[in-house]
Amino acid sequence: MEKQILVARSSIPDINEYMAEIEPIFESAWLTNMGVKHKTLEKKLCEYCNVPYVSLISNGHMALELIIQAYDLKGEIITTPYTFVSTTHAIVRNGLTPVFCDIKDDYTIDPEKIEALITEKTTAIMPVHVYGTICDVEAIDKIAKKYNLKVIYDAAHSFGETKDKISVANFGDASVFSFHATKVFNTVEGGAVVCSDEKIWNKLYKLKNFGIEDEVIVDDVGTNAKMSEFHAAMGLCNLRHIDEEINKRKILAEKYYENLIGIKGLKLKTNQLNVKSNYAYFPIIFDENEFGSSRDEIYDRLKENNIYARKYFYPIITEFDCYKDLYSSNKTPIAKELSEMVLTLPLFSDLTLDDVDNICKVILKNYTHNITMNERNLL
Ligand code: T4K
Repeated sequence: MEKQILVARSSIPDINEYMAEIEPIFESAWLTNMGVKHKTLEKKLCEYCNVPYVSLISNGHMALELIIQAYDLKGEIITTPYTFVSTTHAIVRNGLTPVFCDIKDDYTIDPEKIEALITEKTTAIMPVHVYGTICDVEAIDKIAKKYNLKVIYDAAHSFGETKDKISVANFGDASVFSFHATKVFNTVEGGAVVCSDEKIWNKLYKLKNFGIEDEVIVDDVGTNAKMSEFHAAMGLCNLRHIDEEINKRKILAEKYYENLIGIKGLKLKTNQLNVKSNYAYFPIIFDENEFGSSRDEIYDRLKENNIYARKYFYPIITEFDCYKDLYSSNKTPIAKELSEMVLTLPLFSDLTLDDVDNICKVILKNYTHNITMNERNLL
């Protein structure tokens, strides 16, 4: 294929819409430090997610770091090894110890395995709504209440989702979004903490601005994690189009389902009951024995065709050089196994239905048995 297709492509507004949004920034010369655009975006995100407090942060990773600091957590945090490395780094960079819990076959933390990992040092659980699959929030909540633990969701992948019509931002004590360029909703770089406690919002306000209380008082060891006015302006533009963005992704994801569902050896992400998905990622599990080709073979074949799928999330965190001597991946066998079989296919709003068909054709090229209707249409 001549056209290069990457796993993601940023959604950007019309340039004139952005120019109009940033014009007042040029007039005021107020470029950062919680200016008008920053305040407006926080307000609009509160409305969109139906939550009391949103604190905008320079990126999703710093949002994770700062919410751990804001709650003054110590000791151990139970989390998942099947995630982007940021989740774990945020815990470790705060001087805490991550304790890894295995996942279910929907990629999210297995609540049934959490209790056995709780010690007297455990202070929180940090689950991840991986690919936008919402964790078993009720079961996690029950455990957290029983042991008096905080729950901080890494909701980097799940902006715009609802469960039983409630925004995903409402679960746990706090949720962290990433608004990185590759996300369903982006501010170029950016992120946010959503919480229901005004004290925590105030603390974050200070922590992201060096711990400054006022001109002469600095009473926290904060950092610089502010979102600039230009980033917030991008967010204001993109937020106007978020429903359209999710709908375009939905149409493409449905095309993937239509082409690939029922193929022996392929396991697609399941649609969750009563969940409005944001279609952030399209992961597939390749069972080499049944499908005939391994995940790595498909990855290479797609690449030969100029299609750059990604092995999110391979390897699992406990196999990275900086963690592998401290942990054993055998303790989280499901996470390890899925990471070796998963491939995340291109999914972004500028992708076309023809692109999806072509990607599926490459995947199904050598597949010979159990040909389904959908597959027959493609060959
Ligand atoms: N928690 C979780 C669960 C996360 O997944 C992430 C981030 C975080 C926390 C931390 O949030 P942030 O601090 O990032 O806000 C990408 C993203 O950079 C990262 O945000 C994301 N997760 C992760 C899953 O994916 P890479 O290293 O794979 O990015 P890269 O540069 O290889 O880009 C991937 C593809 O995206 C490219 O092939 C093309 C496309 N792309 C990339 C860029 C930079 C664009 O279309 N536009 C762009 O500007 O990490």
